Amino acid sequence: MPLLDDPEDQLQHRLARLRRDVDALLTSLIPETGGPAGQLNEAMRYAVVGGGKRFRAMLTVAVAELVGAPYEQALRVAAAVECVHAQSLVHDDLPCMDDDDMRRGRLTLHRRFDEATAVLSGDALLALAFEILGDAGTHPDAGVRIALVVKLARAIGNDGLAAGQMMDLYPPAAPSPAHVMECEAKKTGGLIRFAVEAGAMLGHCTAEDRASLLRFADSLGLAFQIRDDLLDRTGDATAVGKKLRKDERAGRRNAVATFGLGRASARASQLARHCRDELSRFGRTARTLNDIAEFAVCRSS
Ligand code: GRG
Repeated sequence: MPLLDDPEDQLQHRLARLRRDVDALLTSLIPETGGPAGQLNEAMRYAVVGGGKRFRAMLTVAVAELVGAPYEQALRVAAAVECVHAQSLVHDDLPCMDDDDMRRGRLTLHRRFDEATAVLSGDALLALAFEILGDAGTHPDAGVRIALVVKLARAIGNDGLAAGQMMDLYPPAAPSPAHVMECEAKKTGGLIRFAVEAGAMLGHCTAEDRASLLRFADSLGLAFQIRDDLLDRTGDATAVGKKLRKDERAGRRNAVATFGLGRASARASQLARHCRDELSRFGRTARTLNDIAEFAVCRSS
């Protein structure tokens, strides 16, 4: 892949290619059929094809490139990660969770279809993610494929995404800052950590390099979620007010509610510095990852 001079252009250029490739792969894996599965497949495509920033997919591809893994393998893992991410958003939007009407600028899946379809298409996206990881096309070594499957299961289960979401939905009476940070690290950081670790598993790197990439991932996941919390507070005034009232009623707290805008923002910048520090050992080969970390804390959506 040619390196472009301007880092921002380089990242945009890579993202555009990755978006196209992820969409093409997922479209080929989710057939257009009639019958009872027709609506399921349509809903899966609605959830995962053509939307979102592809932040996690980009991470996997950038780490895979850093460790010398083939793009085609990274693309498949990236697509699996995006399936899980899409599932988590679809379920998060349900009335029993966040009860949201809009996602990615259009109706949430349960609004566009119905609740049962939203639950089932989320389930099917999760199944598809594991199918992609376990498929021989993802990596020739079955040991690597099994490790990917196990790592993903751990990242999203009762010590990962699902646990973080429970902590968020059922907070203690007065959530401590440590509780809020753990919740954010699990519900958002879990998949971001997997996206990074999976990329590293496709190629070769020393144990020290992998440990450094994982510390990078943990700081990045938290920084990304804190930026999300900041954006929740600085967007459209009506939407911000509505969300604040909803969170208050449920006793939910995020980084901004806990630390205030200024300290939350300073914490995100500090985490971005940690990211840069961890990447410094890789020199210029980590340029794309540095750009991604910068994007995580400066993004406007
Ligand atoms: C996966 C087993 C399993 C359970 C899921 C519902 C749930 C449990 C978790 C929800 C977790 C959640 C919604 C975390 C928020 C993460 C987050 C910051 C989402 C927004 O990510 P972006 O900005 O979204 O990357 P786009 O639309 O750009 O892809």
